[in-house]
Amino acid sequence: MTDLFAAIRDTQPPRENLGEGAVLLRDCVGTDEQALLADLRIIVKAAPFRHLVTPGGHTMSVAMTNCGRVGWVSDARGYRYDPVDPDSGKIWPSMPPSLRNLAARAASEGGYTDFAPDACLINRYKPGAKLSLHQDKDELDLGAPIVSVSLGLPATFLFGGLTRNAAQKRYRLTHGDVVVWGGPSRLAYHGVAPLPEGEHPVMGAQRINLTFRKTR
Ligand code: MD6
Ligand code: FE
Repeated sequence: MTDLFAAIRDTQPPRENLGEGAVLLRDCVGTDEQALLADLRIIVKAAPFRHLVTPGGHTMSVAMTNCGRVGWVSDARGYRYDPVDPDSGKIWPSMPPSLRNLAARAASEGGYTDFAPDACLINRYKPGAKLSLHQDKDELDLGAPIVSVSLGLPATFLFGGLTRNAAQKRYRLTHGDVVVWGGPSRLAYHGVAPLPEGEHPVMGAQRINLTFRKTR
């Protein structure tokens, strides 16, 4: 299985432009992986994954948690960045250097220097989970990019345009891939197709996605 994933990865170009200001960096996590996974386990213990409810009353199939100064939450009142985890009443776990430094390095490889995220949304997809087409527009600083790290099972990422009905391109995101996007693409519609069944040699039957944001 490991060899199959490696074989697929080796046929990919190291970087691919998704749109103006948006680039896909293949296998960008590299040797940061062990420290990253160890720190993720600590975060998830302190702030477990949960299925948020949208303002429309729909329970999301993706389970979420956060680290950093603020975390992204959704409930009947709407979407917002909140310093407090509503499940525990405590502040979110801080963003460890392993995560922060990976985000800054990827941003810089993507052409954005001095990226200083204050929030990291952590998404967990089990087979069947999906993320409907959306824009990320709850951040006050739309000048900063978002850095998105994929771990575990491969997923199909849908990348559209600035309107909901613009044509979408599909990209296969695999373990260790990073997408950096900002500039003219910052408000592009995007989503994730339902995750196929599978077993990843490191992560098991799931995909984890980290999105680093500068919210203010
Ligand atoms: C995901 N990602 O890949 C979901 N948003 O699981 C996102 O929604 C996303 O990858 C903004 C910027 C990059 C992303
Ligand atoms: Fe998003």
